Amino acid sequence: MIFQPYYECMDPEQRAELQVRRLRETVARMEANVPWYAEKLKEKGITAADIVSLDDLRHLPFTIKQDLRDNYPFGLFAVPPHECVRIHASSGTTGKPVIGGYTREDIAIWSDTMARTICCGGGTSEDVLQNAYGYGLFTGGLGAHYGGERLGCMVVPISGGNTERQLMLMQDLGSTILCATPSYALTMVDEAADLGIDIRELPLKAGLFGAEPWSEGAREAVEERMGISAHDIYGLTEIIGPGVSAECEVKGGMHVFDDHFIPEIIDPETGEPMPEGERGELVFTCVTKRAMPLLRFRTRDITALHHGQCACGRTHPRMDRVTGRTDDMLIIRGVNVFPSQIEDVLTGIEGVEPHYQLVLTREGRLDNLEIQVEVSPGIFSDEVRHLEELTEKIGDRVASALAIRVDVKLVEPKSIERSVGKAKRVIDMREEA
Ligand code: DLL
Repeated sequence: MIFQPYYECMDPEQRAELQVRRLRETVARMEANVPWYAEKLKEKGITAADIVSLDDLRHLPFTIKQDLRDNYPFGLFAVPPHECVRIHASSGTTGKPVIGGYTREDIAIWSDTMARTICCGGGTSEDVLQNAYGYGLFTGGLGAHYGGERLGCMVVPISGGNTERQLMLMQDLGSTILCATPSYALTMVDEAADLGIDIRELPLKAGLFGAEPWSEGAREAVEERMGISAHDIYGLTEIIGPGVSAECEVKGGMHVFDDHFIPEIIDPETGEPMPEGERGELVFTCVTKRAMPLLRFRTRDITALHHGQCACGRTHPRMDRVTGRTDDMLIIRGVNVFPSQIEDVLTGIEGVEPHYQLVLTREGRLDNLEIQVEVSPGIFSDEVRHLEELTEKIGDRVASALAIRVDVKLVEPKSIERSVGKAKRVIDMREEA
């Protein structure tokens, strides 16, 4: 089912007209209400009236995360803060968080785009949606909650954690859709195995997984072990939360709901637009948001965009899986590596579990990467020779996929800390060395 076929299957030319009109209105509101943007637009010598086609996007100023910090908390709001009915914030570990504000209309838009997301995953009003995204300042919990209610699902607002209880309710209520980070979904799989519960035999049919990078290998693992169809969903606090893009049953990329959020791909070095289909930094412009619309927000997420109609009927552009953020990229002896590339290699090797951590250290002036990865229970008790062979195999596969030599350490099943929300994959000990 397509939640809003009028917008989701719109003729792209007609949608472009809608986008330009909405963009012009948004820029006009910013000129009038956000002094910081008014100044930036003036510097660029562009006014709302100059915007006549989508090509004019490239004349607009960029916004970066630091701009949100500099204007903390309400400096980029386009409405008086008291017109907001909700605040969320992103999960930065240090310093001030990044705040997103929502008017009542923004919450309605977000509920729609999350209802679209759930429909992309095969959801209908008949579904029981177990929402294991964290509730609170994080956008995952309330985002999926409002989307589920908008669609008419029975929402189970369990939040993240307390895995045994999750599994009990999943069985008792007959949950059909699970919303969680992919790493937490894998945690649930493990715990279910310990408790002798076979999720494949339960009514669960789909998972809406996002908020962190994950690989095709992790998808296969979770689909296999839960007996479900696993869908990648994407979003970020600055833009609205989850509900920016989502994968339909075709799984040929995530449909970007670009009647609200216009995507671009730029070269992260030069800021210039990239040709269709090439990977670069994803940038979003909000054209319907009231409280905090951003112009050309640089997400730092690396992906590519594809245009053209999908077999599902939607005409939104599709974005590839996000392999990582420009600031997550590790540079190991001159080679650029994203943690998700290592996950890709690991999940393709038998006897290895999708639970791993990357430990970075510095020896002299050289960075060193050690992959700590759990082996499957049967294998850990195996002969030493087998474990050595496995270690070597992982090292070789990584070397041939990424052209770097790394240290590999096999660790006992369940020794890597399990995630409830976003997994922490990289332990960087370089500062302390
Ligand atoms: O993670 C919103 C969200 C909640 C998305 C639930 C999907 C599901 P933030 O905490 O602001 O918001 O983090 C946003 O997380 O810029 C990406 O780097 C990363 N991210 C989000 N979804 C995906 C995904 C939420 N599907 C940041 N694949 C983004 C890879 C993702 N990375």
